[in-house]
Amino acid sequence: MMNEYLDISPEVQAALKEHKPVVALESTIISHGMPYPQNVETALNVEKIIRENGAVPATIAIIGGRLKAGLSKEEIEHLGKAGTAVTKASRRDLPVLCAKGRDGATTVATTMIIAAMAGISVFATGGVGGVHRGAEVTMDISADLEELGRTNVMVVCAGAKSILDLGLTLEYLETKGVPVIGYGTSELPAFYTRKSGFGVDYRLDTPEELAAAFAAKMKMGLQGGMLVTNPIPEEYSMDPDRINAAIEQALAEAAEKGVKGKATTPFLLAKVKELTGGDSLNSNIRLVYNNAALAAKTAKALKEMY
Ligand code: PSU
Ligand code: MN
Repeated sequence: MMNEYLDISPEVQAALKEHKPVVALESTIISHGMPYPQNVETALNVEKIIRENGAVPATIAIIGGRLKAGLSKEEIEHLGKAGTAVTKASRRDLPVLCAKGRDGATTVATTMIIAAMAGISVFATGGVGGVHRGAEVTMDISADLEELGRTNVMVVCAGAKSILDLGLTLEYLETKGVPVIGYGTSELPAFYTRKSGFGVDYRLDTPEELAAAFAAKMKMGLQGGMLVTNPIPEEYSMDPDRINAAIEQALAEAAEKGVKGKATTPFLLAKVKELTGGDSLNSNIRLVYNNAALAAKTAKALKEMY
């Protein structure tokens, strides 16, 4: 084993050995992103969609201090049931969680780290972290962006929610040398909506084009990831005015309560969800399915190139 803390499930290990496409999945979305039992149901459906599209899923988490690439149904059920009792684990949390043998729900940053350790290069999720509004004072910038700047994993997401400062998030990614790709669009999607008013760096239209761009990056030895932003399917997208009103109210409540640090993103996400009801949960689930299918097709195209 390349890393004494890493456990790759037998199925994922076999897939990697046989050069089959593998797609990594995060677990913060399970423990902190959705309520039980929809979180478990969604996580299992996402795995199914990845299989249907010709790849092997590797859901990633920290269980009992072990870095896991590939979870059992029971482990997914455990993370979903325990919910926010499981530590949200970003890069800085790994050393203590592993040394103490604890559980952790992996963010985009940590999922990228563990995927790269395992040799997985494509990862599907919902939304990524970014530069928070007011970051010029708070310095609240998600570790996801640093990770994209240094770890060789393609992240397929539905853009970022405008709880963040999307303009500053793009500036930061530019500084870190991260290509921001729009899948079938030249506009950055904003998670619940297909548009944000901000442009992406490049528009690519097929999984093969995504794979070719990522392969070029890897072959020339450029460190860091690639961010693929895949707009939510039209039929599940939400009314921008309704979403933006909820976001403004969530930001105001966070400021009033003095929410800080790692609690900020989960607080804002939970508030927006509460204010928009079941609709936003359904949209969230649908966009994750959409990203899983694209990531699986891209992982397949990537394997066919090498
Ligand atoms: N944004 C979303 N949904 C999410 C997250 C962000 O729209 O579930 C989660 C992801 O796991 C992401 C993390 O990696 O929050 C970022 O947290 P922070 O801003 O504290 O770095
Ligand atoms: Mn933060």
